[in-house]
Amino acid sequence: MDEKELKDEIQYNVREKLFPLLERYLFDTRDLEAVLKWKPVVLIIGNYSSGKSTLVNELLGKEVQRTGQAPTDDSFTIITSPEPEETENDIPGSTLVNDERFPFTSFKAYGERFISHVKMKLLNEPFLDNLAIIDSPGMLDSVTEKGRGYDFPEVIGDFAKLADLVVLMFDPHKAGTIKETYTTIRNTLPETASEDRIVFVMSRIDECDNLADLVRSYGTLCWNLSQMTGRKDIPRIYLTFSTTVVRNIGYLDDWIDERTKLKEKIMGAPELRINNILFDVDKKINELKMVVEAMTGFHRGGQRLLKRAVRTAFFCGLPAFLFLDFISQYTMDFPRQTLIFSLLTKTFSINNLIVPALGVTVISILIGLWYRKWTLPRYFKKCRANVDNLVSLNDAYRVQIWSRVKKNVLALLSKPGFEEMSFEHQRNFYDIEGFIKDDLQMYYSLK
Ligand SMILES: Nc1nc2c(ncn2[C@@H]2O[C@H](COP(=O)(O)OP(=O)(O)OP(=O)(O)O)[C@@H](O)[C@H]2O)c(=O)[nH]1
Ligand SMILES: [Mg+2]
Repeated sequence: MDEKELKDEIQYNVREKLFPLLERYLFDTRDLEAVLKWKPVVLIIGNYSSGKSTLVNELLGKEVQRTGQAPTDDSFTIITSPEPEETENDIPGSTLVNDERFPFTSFKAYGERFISHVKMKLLNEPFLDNLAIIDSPGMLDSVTEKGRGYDFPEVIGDFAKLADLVVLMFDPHKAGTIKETYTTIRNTLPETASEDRIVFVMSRIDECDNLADLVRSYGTLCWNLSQMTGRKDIPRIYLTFSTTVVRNIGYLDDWIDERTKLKEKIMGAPELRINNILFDVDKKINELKMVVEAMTGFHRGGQRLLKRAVRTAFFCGLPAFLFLDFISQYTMDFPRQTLIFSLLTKTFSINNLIVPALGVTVISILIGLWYRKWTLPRYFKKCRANVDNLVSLNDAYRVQIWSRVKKNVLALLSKPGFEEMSFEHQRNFYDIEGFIKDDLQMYYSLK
């Protein structure tokens, strides 16, 4: 099976088998759908003037993006190739967020200001048939920012979710001290892109006067990164400069290789695609499984209550069945013959069952009502209040997943009714396990 076939197969099965379950348990499937439906993506983010657009132009081999010393670009530009029936052109944000072919329809929610700051450039470059590069506005300090008019970190987060590689660029002058960069690394990326998808780059290193200066800048960046990520180990940081901008390379000739390696890494992003899709599917499945697990626990507790109600109905119904006709005969002179008497005298007829059956029915209805109107809502309420008890939280990984999905369980438990009391959860749980064991394992072995 080649990569395309495998991708199609994953896409089909995830949509057929997983999406109905995800929707049933109130998950938003749009981010997974966006990842499944489009081509590999490289997102380039970082400080203003750190050389993002210069790098994009180098990759494309021509001046496509505007570059400049001050904050130059305040828009997101998605660069990819046109479909066979299309020609090179620019697609404005307003069209882009309404075009179902692209995974950007959910970005509409960021509003007009964002929509006017995003566009797609279609270029006839063969390597862009299977790759999209997103150039982004430079990150600013909050003091210098006049207000972007949309939630910038959220937008970066949504693009990062789509991306197979996130290239995070710094320059020696601002080695990690920019406010928006700080927020992105600290809060946005850990939620949206796994660590191995992030590529750290310090560009423009030619602007360090000498090696000592470069080492100082590198040290500052490492220190700032460890503060931002909380990681003790230093990630690989590509130390590069643009060979198209810099003529006099002086002591830097050893570093030319870094630029080549960085470009190779970016061009190799499509190879990470299947892996990243599987990673996202895996993550979603684990979240789904935990919700279903919680609902199965809820169902089990509900079943115990239901059994108790049935037992109560039986123990109250039995005396009613046997003796209610004694009372009604004594008080209303009806029926003329009680059920027990008819059995003892072997004169039983169907009429002897009217009052006992009526008694059992009334008792059952009363207990049913009591269960529906009193026991069940109380049980829902109790479970909502102690929602953490519905699952076992015995390791940090599960605690982390639970913090993301608890809201789904609370929402499912917000409407007391029989729907959530069904055996369906147990069945769904087995279906999910089946998907993990059969489908997912097979995809991992084929990739
Ligand atoms: N000396 C030097 N200058 C560079 C290098 N890379 C880019 N530049 C210059 O730095 C300036 C900023 O580069 P851009 O590519 O526009 O940076 P950017 O990150 O896209 O900036 P914004 O879009 O404003 O966020 C431009 O004048 C580039 O010519 C480099 O490696 N060395
Ligand atoms: Mg730029």
